[in-house]
Amino acid sequence: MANLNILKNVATVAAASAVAVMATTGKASAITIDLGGSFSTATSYSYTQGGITVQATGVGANPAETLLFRNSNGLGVITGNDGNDNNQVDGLGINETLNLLFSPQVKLLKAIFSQVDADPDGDEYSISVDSSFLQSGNIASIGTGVVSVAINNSPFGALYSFTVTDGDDDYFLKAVEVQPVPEPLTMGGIALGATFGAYLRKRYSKKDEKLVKA
Ligand SMILES: [Ca+2]
Ligand SMILES: [Ca+2]
Ligand SMILES: [Ca+2]
Ligand SMILES: [Ca+2]
Repeated sequence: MANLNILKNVATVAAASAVAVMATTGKASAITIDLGGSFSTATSYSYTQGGITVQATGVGANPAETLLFRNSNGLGVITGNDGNDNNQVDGLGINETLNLLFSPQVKLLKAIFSQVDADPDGDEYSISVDSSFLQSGNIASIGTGVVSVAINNSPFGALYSFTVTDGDDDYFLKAVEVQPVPEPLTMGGIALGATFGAYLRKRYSKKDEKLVKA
């Protein structure tokens, strides 16, 4: 009887924690990934936060000379020594793109840009996800140069590409706020756990009845 009660409690706790995990997964809390770091250049940078890994790479007119630039402002792209290029993601006829490859897939909630110009110039950004256009706009800084942009209706995707619209645009990508995709395996495991918990409770409550009757 004592053993049965312990098993019953274990089953109840298992079922309760499965429900708790499911509730947490349903909310899928947002994760902010700061792309800034020590002053350096590299062909790629990797970040890991909250179970998400991001690999950043740059695209420029001359792939052999394209590098990422990183400092406390975030990430920029250096395409080559053509006299017009700076450390930021910029246009100026060279159409640089900063790629962020996420694993697992994420929904992009916010993009935080820095070194954004003030009005009336401002800077234009354009974002695509898995090669499909997502959102573009004109941003202008009020003071600090940092502008946070809310992304509307982002799907879950792996590859987010940040570029500019024309020659007077340039920015660093300072951070991104993302929501991870719920893991299908985890969801399956939770469903199985909940079902098994319910089965155990049923089974042991029946046995208890029998034992009480006997
Ligand atoms: Ca540049
Ligand atoms: Ca500008
Ligand atoms: Ca522009
Ligand atoms: Ca700028």
